[in-house]
Amino acid sequence: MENFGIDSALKNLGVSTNNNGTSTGSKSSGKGGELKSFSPVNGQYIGSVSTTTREEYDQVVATAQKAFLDWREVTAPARGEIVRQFGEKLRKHKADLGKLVSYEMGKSYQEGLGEVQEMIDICDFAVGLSRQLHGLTIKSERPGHHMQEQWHPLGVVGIISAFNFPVAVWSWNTALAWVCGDVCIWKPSEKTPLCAVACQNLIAEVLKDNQMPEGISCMINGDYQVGEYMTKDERVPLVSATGSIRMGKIVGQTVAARLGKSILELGGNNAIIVTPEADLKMTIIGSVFGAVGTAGQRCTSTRRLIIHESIYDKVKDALVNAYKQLKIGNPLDENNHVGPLIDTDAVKNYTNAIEAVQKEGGRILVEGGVLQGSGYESGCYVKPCIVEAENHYATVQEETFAPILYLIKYSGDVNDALAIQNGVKQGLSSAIMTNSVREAYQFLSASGSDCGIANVNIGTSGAEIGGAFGGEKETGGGRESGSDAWKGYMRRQTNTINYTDKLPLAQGIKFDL
Ligand code: UN1
Repeated sequence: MENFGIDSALKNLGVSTNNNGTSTGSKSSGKGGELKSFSPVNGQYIGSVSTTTREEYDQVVATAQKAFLDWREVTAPARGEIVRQFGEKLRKHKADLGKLVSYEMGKSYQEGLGEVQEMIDICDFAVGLSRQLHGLTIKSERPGHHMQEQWHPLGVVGIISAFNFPVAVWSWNTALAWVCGDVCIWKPSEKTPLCAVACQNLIAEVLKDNQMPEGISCMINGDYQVGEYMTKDERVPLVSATGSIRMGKIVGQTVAARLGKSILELGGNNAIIVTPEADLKMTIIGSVFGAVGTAGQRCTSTRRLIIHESIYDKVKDALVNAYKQLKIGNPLDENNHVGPLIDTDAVKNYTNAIEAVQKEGGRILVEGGVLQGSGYESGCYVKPCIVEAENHYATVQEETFAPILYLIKYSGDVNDALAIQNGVKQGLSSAIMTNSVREAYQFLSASGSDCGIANVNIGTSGAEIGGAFGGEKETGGGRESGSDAWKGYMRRQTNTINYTDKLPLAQGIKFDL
């Protein structure tokens, strides 16, 4: 099989076949064992990282805590300068890192590049932010008093990221946390550890060039137990976790048990409502990209299409036709639209879901299946599938991280479609396709979509970094990336300053001695 330059990308990023998975504070003791990474593209072994022992973890936290004492004294714009340099590094290594993301995770090379672009964008955003960590001034009820609100860094921030965005989601968290004055410990997905090693190498160079302590950016590797070291650790005031609802419930409860803070960005069950007023061409492009892009492995992937009965057959036929054009294969080959799923467990979840939904009454419109033969040796390539279904089916209510699209018919008006859309436990992303101002604004109103992301005339996936990213209900309620998500990485302090020689009390209380 063609190599597509992956060897030189690994070399340029300093990723070898045996990597230290615990950066900062220690050289790996080798006692923790090893995590092997295989490419879903061709099933080949790429390399390994050592996993982090409890002892190594404690060293990492101590190093991070020490680095925090220096880092919080660096002015915010100077911290922004470090992030700017990291963004420059990413620009330089965009092709290499994009390729590694594609090879280790399985998304198309174009999407791998897009993911690195998101990293660059959030760095730019964070640089600007470093001069805008604004507080407030507040009018006091007492004469000669001044009130203000300011923001301080929290300390050590734990970041748990998922395989599907192995580098971008870390950067959304870490770039903001850094300019806020926090230091970070990253536990990447066990399925994509080498992408993390590459990122860690790049930031380590920047920190070294600037004589900054390495502990500003730390990495640990391993299974849920290593994650648990952080979630249970009161030295880590904030844990930001991206992944499944199952994982998020455990993380959220563990962190809450010690009254720590968490930012949770969990599963979605994203729908596009297609009304009689929709532009059909835009609907098809938006839906197909949303459903099959990243092989349906985005938390914003389109899972459900809620289509008005008057246009249902037209939309269905156009979709079935569009799916016929899809090319499935090596994601590094630009001619392909759909790459592999992350691993064979994911393939099993996909086949189980298709089986289960049929038992519940689902009707297959575009048949799925696992591909075999030349080019598909990894066993991770599946056919994007379309199923006619009803919203209440247990399978439809769940997020299956695979390219399965459910078509659901609605009658009545946009409120009937909204009831179906909101009738799931998750609340991440949503969209409406319509040229009607009335329908669009009803969808965006308080009685409209209950999701953290609600789009008009674009699909559910592919959010820009400038907006706050996250969702409601079982999606976890956290917000990352743009807008004022930075506030989640800082502690708020209210100050009252008396510049008189009197001591009046608030609420008019008298207390004379
Ligand atoms: C995710 O799938 O975890 O909106 C994040 C999008 C991307 C991010 C997805 N910008 O599709």
